[in-house]
Amino acid sequence: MTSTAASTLVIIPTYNEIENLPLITGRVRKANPEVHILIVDDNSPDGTGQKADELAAKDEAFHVLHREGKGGLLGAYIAGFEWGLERDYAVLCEMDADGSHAPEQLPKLLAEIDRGADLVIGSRYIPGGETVNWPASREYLSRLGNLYISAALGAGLADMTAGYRAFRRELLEHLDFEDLSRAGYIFQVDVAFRAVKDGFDVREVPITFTERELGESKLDGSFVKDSLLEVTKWGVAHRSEQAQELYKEVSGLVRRTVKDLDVEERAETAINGAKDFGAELSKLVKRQLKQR
Ligand SMILES: Nc1nc2c(ncn2[C@@H]2O[C@H](COP(=O)(O)OP(=O)(O)OP(=O)(O)O)[C@@H](O)[C@H]2O)c(=O)[nH]1
Ligand SMILES: [Mg+2]
Repeated sequence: MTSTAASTLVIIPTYNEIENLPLITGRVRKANPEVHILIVDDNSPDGTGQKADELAAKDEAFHVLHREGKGGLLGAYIAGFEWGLERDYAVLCEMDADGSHAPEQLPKLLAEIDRGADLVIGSRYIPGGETVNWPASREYLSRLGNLYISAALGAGLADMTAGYRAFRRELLEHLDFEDLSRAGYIFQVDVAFRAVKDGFDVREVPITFTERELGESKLDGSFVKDSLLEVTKWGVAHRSEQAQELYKEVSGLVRRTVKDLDVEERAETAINGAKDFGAELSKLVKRQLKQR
């Protein structure tokens, strides 16, 4: 166990995760006995918050923050970060409750913080990283999205949408939470991009991301398009000269992916998502370029 683990807070946002809660916190405890846990529950109708209180009553390194109602993942993380920054944690981590982020891999993230990183991202898309039990359509969209984001922003990161992360407190203190983008889950990209731009040391370590087995997803279909359009705006603003070239690359990529997926049984979502995205992106990039 590293010295970092002793001053580490793992923030786990929950909304209707009553089955997953004891499993995930048990695994965190077992694999990382020194870290503290903070559950941020948004008044889950299934009683996750009360269950968390019961677990916290037996464990002094287990904390619970109750919020009034479902306020989204970014809001839950901001509340969790603020809670942790008011105390003396040196490292604050993000982890999903549904088992997608393996607590057994947390030491890998923390080891990179020990080696000097300010932000460590558990990446699916660097060598050694993988996704398990994701439908082909979802993996295509995620990979395509990340290829696009990486090309658009030029931040040198392969998985900027990933939500398994460790932050050194100084980076969180530097960020203006109120200023972060709220479209979809795009705040994850926004945070990583700001960190890179502002000169922080951002690294990726490979992880195995496993699709949830229990409980329901809170993800809604529009997030892909919303998120990528948002990134396009930043990318165009940031790297205007390359935008035209980039648009060509991306539309080619979308066309190739759609072609590949045509034969896939579960690909309908991906095809529609990619088409929508391609069309919106095309309009947006053209508009942006015209304004210059
Ligand atoms: N507190 C809080 N937690 C949330 C909210 N929305 C999602 N979460 C939690 O955030 C984590 C990620 O949400 P998921 O529904 O798993 O979203 P996802 O991982 O993108 O989607 P899946 O692939 O279906 O798992 C889980 O631990 C959720 O319980 C929210 O509004 N408030
Ligand atoms: Mg999930």
